[in-house]
Amino acid sequence: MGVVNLTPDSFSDGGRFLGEAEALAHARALVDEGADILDIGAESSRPGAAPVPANVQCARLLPLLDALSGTAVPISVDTRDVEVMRAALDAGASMINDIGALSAPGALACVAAGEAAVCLMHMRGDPLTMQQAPAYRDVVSEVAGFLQSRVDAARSAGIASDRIVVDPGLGFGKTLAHNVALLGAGDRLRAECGAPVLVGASRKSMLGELTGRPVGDRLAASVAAAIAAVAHGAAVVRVHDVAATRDALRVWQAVHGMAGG
Ligand code: HH2
Repeated sequence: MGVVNLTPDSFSDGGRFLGEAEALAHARALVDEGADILDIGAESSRPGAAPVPANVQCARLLPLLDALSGTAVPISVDTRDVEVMRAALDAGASMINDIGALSAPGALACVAAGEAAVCLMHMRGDPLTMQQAPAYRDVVSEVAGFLQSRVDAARSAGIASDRIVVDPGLGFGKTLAHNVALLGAGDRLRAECGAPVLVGASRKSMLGELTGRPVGDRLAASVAAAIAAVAHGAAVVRVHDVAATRDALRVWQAVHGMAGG
């Protein structure tokens, strides 16, 4: 899954793809690099970020969705706002990626009304407050339990199981130790939630903590994190650097296949 951020303030690429032409060129480049899904977002969810009004998100998203209609890969829209979900689905989005796991009033019904897929992500609190001393008794159990309850809620609302993926939400109300534990917990999350697992570690501060490198210099760490996620059961990795991640996954998969894994 290749990331397209239509934001002025995303933590790694804020402001680079705000213009319609830049965004479209970037989206097409990610498809050429081998992205299987594009994830388009118009609201940063970095720690401390404030919500972006629905009309502003729509003004950023809808022209790109229109320009991308007919693209060979499915388009996911990253939003927790029901009004934006509805507009994105009407404009042809194939997936809603919700860092709030469809917890906003009306979100379950909005997605259930169509055929689109959904990513249900775990977050502790909200982006404004989530990194204020996050604590868990057992982070993997608690995240698995939460995701399982959201999968149950989605199914009860009428969203079929084969439309649902789950995501432990690396960096969303977690310390480095929590993030590392969750990066290696894909197999368990998949088994306990009964849904494929999506993992987004690309360029995140956990990688800065592990390597000492600034956000613009985390390519190697991001690729390693993607391989680690897939090796531990992730079905989808959400990344900014599609070409490098694809190359690394091809090599890993060849060896993994030879080894009979
Ligand atoms: N991470 C970010 C945003 N959306 N969605 C899912 N499902 N999983 C993630 O890990 C995830 C996500 C943060 O990354 P980015 O979009 O690059 O930054 P920003 O939120 O600052 O726009």
